[in-house]
Amino acid sequence: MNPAASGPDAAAAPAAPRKRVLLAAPRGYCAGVDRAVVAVEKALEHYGAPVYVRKEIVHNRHVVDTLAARGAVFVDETDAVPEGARVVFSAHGVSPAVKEAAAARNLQTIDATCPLVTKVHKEAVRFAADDFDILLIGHDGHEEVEGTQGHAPEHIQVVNSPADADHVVVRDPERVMWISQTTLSVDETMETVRRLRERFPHLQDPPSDDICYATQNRQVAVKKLAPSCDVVITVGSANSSNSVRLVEVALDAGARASYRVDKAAEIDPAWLEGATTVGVTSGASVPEILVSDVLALLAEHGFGEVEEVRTATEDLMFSLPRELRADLKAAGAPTGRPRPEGRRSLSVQPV
Ligand code: 10G
Ligand code: SF4
Repeated sequence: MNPAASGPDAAAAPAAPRKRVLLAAPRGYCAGVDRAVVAVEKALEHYGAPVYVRKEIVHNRHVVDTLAARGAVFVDETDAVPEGARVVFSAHGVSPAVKEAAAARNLQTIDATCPLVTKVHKEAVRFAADDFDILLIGHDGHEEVEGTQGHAPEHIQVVNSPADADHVVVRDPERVMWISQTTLSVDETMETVRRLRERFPHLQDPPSDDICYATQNRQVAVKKLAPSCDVVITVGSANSSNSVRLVEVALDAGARASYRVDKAAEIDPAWLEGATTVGVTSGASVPEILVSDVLALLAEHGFGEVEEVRTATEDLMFSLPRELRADLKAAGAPTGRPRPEGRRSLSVQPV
């Protein structure tokens, strides 16, 4: 027996602080990402490599590297795809001009645009036909914003931030509506809308929420755990809009510190010094394997206790892109797959 453990001093020794992880749920893959990634996987299986993909299929380094290792070739524009070859359009969506350029090169296209982005495209087309000025709240240069703007370029102007709202000029303040990128901060977007409406009281809302269910759910979950956290770690790539928003939302909601990492190896042990509660979440384009790696690393630093903080359950699933489904069906190949919640990692091994 250790005498120090049984003497009077043992009773007086302070208990070690309880270290724990609060794990956000929902997190990770959304229905649109699952559909797009599976579309590239199935295209590779069915047609064989190479399968060209315009832009990153989703904004995640690990996903892109893994698919590239299997034969996907990522290009910036369709003019880099050989005449007549097959190309997949990313989940973020494309403008009609991109589809026209692909048709001009006789490319065989698989459109993996998320149906919830297509819904925003349709809103833009409809309100442009009614000659509205459309204020697209979103980030200039982001592929989704380029794709949406390209559906009605004469009618759409991009509003990047609440401050931007003060500089918008419209033709007729009575015929103005707003739409948005699907992956924005809900709170910041509502602030932009508030400022726009101060200037344009007749501003019309989109027919339904443009910020999608997955973006909203991930923000609600991180908001719930953030006030209890010394540090929140969001797994996601730097160009992933929704992942970067989670970092900001965690900080706004009361986390004492908030960081983004692509993978566990990027965690700086100094972030954990003196911390007792670490929050973990991941963006909509992030396979669960990357979160598991983060949890394993945190366990090595004493954060082995993991408590899930769930604020919603998701079971939405989209069928594969029409063109791919038709080819799979004609070949007698399966077109189904497990639900995203049960399929949070790529079916291929990490590279
Ligand atoms: O958050 P963004 O839009 O940058 O994309 P992501 O690939 O990181 O996550 C999935 C979201 C989309 C495909 C945009 S609808
Ligand atoms: Fe679709 Fe939303 Fe996922 Fe974008 S974030 S792919 S809109 S479900």
